[in-house]
Formats: sequence, structure tokens, C-alpha cells
Amino acid sequence: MPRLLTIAAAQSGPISRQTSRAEVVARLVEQMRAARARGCDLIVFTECALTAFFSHWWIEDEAELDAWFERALPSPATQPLFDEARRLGIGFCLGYAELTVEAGVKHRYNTSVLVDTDGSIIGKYRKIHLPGYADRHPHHPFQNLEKRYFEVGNLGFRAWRAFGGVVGMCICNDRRWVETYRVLALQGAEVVLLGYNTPDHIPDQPEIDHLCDFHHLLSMQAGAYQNGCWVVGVAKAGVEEGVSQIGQSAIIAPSGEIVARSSTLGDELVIYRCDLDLVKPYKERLFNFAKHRRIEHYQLIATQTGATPPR
Ligand code: ING
Repeated sequence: MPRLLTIAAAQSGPISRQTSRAEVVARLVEQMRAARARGCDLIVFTECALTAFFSHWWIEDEAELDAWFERALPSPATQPLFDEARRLGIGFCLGYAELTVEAGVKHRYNTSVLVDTDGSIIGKYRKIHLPGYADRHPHHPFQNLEKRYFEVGNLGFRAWRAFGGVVGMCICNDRRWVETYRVLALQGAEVVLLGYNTPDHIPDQPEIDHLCDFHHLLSMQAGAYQNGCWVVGVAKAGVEEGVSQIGQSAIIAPSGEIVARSSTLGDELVIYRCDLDLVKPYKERLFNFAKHRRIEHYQLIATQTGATPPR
């Protein structure tokens, strides 16, 4: 019996600073309904899906910053999403800005949750690779202040048995780092879900702007193939608060092939019926870690710890 999982990558168009959570949640609920009507079992929303990507501008006031975060999930504003998921019997992955208070201390993370078809939370991931910087760059057309607004994730990369397979999550810049997929695949991950806010211009490196789409897809396709995973990448696309961001939401098979991709820069569902057993030719043969991977022989590991400089 094939293990089929029909997934919707729910690409988001721009969200303005003035758009309320309620308005955004209504957009996400509409996408959830449309996905379910097209037979989807799981819908994947993007990074920081509830608001404009506020890391693109300087915020001094703490209360102003905290207003971009969710202090609980479900929160009153996001409860309709959880209720609709339960009513429709569809699972979802949601990226959001998480504010949590531990021992009286505030902690802010760039987070995603995996939610089951009954609306219960299966697992949570907090973004580890935070790109950009913590100080102001006034000469840049926009900022990337994730190192100022978020802490590095403290939950590691984790995979959970869910939706008939093994599912892991990462967020945006994580997809560019080879370790992300490998650490998830070593836990048996068959599907990796991620959202991203990716500008099509890098103020510090304009010379590679023309490669934005290529590097984005290359990272996910390589991660999928080298670890025998399905990879679902979901954009916040279009010009949001003056920042032009790539679309290119895509569903990538364990072969590394792009089997479905977006063609707009707005709200768009990219849907594919994923046969989870297509991971087998890669996990059980080409990249059978037990048979072929020999980490004990990788000298580089020693030099990486600074033990011995390269000869
Ligand atoms: N954004 C970008 C990302 O896709 C970036 C930052 C863009 C890094 C282009 C390198 C090149 O990784 C987020 N939010 O991580």
C-alpha cells in the first residue's frame, strides 16, 4: 500500500505592516479550505506567516517589537486556523515569531510548528541559522536584523512520526546549510518542511543577486537528493514593505527533481501528491548511511574542531 501524502505549499504574497493578524489568518484559512478541497492532507505556510517580515526594518521600542510576536499558540488571533484545521481534518505547518517568558526573562525566536489534523501541536522548531546582523545598516535599502530580534533556536533539528511518515522542519536560511538536512535525515526524516523570506537583492553582495533563485533551489534540491527526502519550500513572495522577495515555492522529490513550483508572486497553492516510498531508492541504496557513510574516517571533522590545522 503506497504511503501517499498530498501536500500544499501555501505561498504567501506580501503582507503590509498595517494588515491585522485577523486579516492574515483569514487569508490562511481560505488557503487551507482550498487545499482541503483539492485533496490535501497537509498545508505548509511560510516563515513568519502571520505578519510582514519585520526583520527588514529597524525597531527601537520594545513594545513595538513585541507586538510582532505571538505569546501563545494558538493565540486568540490564530485560534481560527486551528479550529478550521480540526473541522477540515488537515494538518499544517506554520511559521511565526514566538515570544516566550521563562523565569521572568523574555525570549524571542523565529519558530515553526507542525500541527496534526485534530489541531494538536506535534512539534516545534526554532530557527538556528540566523542570517544578517544585529546592528543598523543605514546605507542598505532594507535591513536583515534577525540577529537583533531573535535568539538562536534551542530545540535542535527534530523529526516526528506524522502524516504516515517522518516529518522535520527548518526555516529559511537553514535550507542553505548542508547540516540541516543531514541531521534531520539521521533521525529518519522523509519530508522537510520550510518557509522563507528571501529578498532578490543582497545589499552586501549585489554581485550574486542574479543567482538568488538558483541558490535557493540548488540548496533544497541538493538537500533532498543527498538525504533522500521530500523538501517543501514556501515563499513569502512579492514586494513587501518595499522589499522585493523571490517566489519559487517548490515541492522537491527525493530524486532532487522539482515536481511542482509556483508561477506567481502572490498567494498561490502549489500541490503535489507525494509518494513517501520514493525515499527508498536513496535512503536504502545510494545514501544508505549504515552501509556507505564512514564518519569515523572523515579527517575534516578533526580540523573543524581546530584540533589540527589542514596540512
Ligand atoms: N532570508 C534569507 C535566506 O533566504 C539570505 C537571507 C538571502 C541569505 C540571500 C543569503 C542569500 O536565507 C532569511 N530570512 O533567512
